[in-house]
Amino acid sequence: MKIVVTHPDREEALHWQQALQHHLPSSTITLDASGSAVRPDARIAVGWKPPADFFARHPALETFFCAGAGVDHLLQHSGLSGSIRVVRLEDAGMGTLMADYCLQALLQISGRLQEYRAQQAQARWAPLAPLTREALPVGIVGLGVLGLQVARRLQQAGFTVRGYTRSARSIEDIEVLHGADQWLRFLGLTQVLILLAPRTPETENLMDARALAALPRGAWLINVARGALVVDADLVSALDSGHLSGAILDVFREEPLPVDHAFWHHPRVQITPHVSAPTQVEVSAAQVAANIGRLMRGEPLRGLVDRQRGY
Ligand code: OXD
Repeated sequence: MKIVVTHPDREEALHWQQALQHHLPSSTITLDASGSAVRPDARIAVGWKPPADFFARHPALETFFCAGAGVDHLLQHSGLSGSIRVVRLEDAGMGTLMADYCLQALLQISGRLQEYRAQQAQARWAPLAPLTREALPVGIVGLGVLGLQVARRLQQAGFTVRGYTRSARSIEDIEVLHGADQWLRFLGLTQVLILLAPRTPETENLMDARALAALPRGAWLINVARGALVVDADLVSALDSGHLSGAILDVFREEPLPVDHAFWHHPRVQITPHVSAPTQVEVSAAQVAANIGRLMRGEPLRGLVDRQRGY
């Protein structure tokens, strides 16, 4: 089996190559390099953010295994033909990390650390009562593999968690609202909103001025999905007016976040550089190798993306 690995970070590409080779010893696994010769032999690609000429140089590709959970960048690639199967990672160790990130964000909010940072800047000593779990009902947009793990961890930590999904779902112990008519009601019940939905034409600009206004006064936004789900200027206005207490953002429309972006110095914004759930190469390569085995045996693939739906 001929497999090509593509990744903008050469170290990551090498790591993937070695890890895949370990699981698929009889396969030929090569590293792609932008601008290199046309390779008519690889039918499988594994990677992240392939270069613009990637698909033109690999005309025989049938399946692309994405080295991440989100496939939006891949589906937007102008070279990706409709006939190529796209497969995404499912959990592969990311759920635990995502749940850690969201729990620590919730604990910062309940512990009022943002206010203490502001006090520290003024050398001010003023104890505040912590916010109770009851005061912080959590709403998660997107209850996929990662969203559900975040929900369960927050529940274990004593938070009330509701979910919002595209279509109706029934999940034990979680109230799930769905559809356009329940959207504003869901927001109105949410004091800490966590975005965990994929980026699709439907979710782009989801959190605009109207949606932000539907959150209760003093609410928080945590975005660990994609920056494009939020209208940046509307978020800044909601924070400036005090309607929102704060935003904890791991993802941005443009990454790295441009140095002159208003988020960087906003006192109510906390930024991390897209690190909430980095791909765990060893676990992920094992998952991809198992899926390649299924592909060879003609069995259904796990994590196969519905190109129409966008995830
Ligand atoms: C992913 C990501 O989609 O890291 O996995 O953003």
